[in-house]
Amino acid sequence: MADQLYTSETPSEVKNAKGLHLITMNTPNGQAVQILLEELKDAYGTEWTTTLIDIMTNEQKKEWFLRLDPNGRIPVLVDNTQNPPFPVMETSAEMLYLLKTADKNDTFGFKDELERNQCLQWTFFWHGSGAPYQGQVNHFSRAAPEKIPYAINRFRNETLRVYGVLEIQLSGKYTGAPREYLAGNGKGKYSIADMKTWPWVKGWERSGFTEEDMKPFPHVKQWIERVGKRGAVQRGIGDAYVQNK
Ligand SMILES: N[C@@H](CCC(=O)N[C@@H](CS)C(=O)NCC(=O)O)C(=O)O
Repeated sequence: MADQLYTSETPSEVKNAKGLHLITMNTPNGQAVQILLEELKDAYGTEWTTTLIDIMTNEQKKEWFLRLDPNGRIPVLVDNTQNPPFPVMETSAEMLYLLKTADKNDTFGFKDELERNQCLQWTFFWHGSGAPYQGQVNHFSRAAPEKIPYAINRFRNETLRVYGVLEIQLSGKYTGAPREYLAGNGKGKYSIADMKTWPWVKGWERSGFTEEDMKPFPHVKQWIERVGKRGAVQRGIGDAYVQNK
């Protein structure tokens, strides 16, 4: 089975990795899993190795990569403690896998079933709504060869709308009590829901939004700052994940 997982093109650092191995690039999706691994390191001493690839060269579309993730997108997590090694695609599935296997005390998840479900709701919300919308803003306003105002406006407006959803949750608009984090009782608890969402939302300026656009979201802006102060978050988006450093 491991024979089918790897080809002669698979980088040796991927093929010979022991334990957890992350194939990533320092983009918002990559950063979500990078941050969780850095948090797990602080909480439990979790160890892993990393292969950085450059998606601009389409390395992620090569067969060696597709064997690990048929979707051809970073990040991919491979658990080499399983026999055969177990590849996990999709950021949120990777984060849930890490919670199950490496977060024994539910430090970044929840023991209570309802709080755990709340964490899934906000993780899935960003996975299914925020990330694809903001990704399309970046694509249509920066990468697309042709500037299509309808597409740019459509995805800008949808992204601002989902920022508004985060604002409702964090401001406590309908509960009367502001929260510090997206999921959990009371003020909430820092969890994978925040880690999944934050790398995208913190990049609002890079996505072309202005201070004026962000004015309706003061609680979101405070949350961006709050999460960004964590050492593991800073390491998870930092130089260790920049290729050719
Ligand atoms: N739904 C996927 C999205 C992953 C994704 O879009 N990754 C981007 C980088 S942020 C990528 O690999 N793009 C390269 C490509 O589309 O070929 C996830 O959450 O893991």
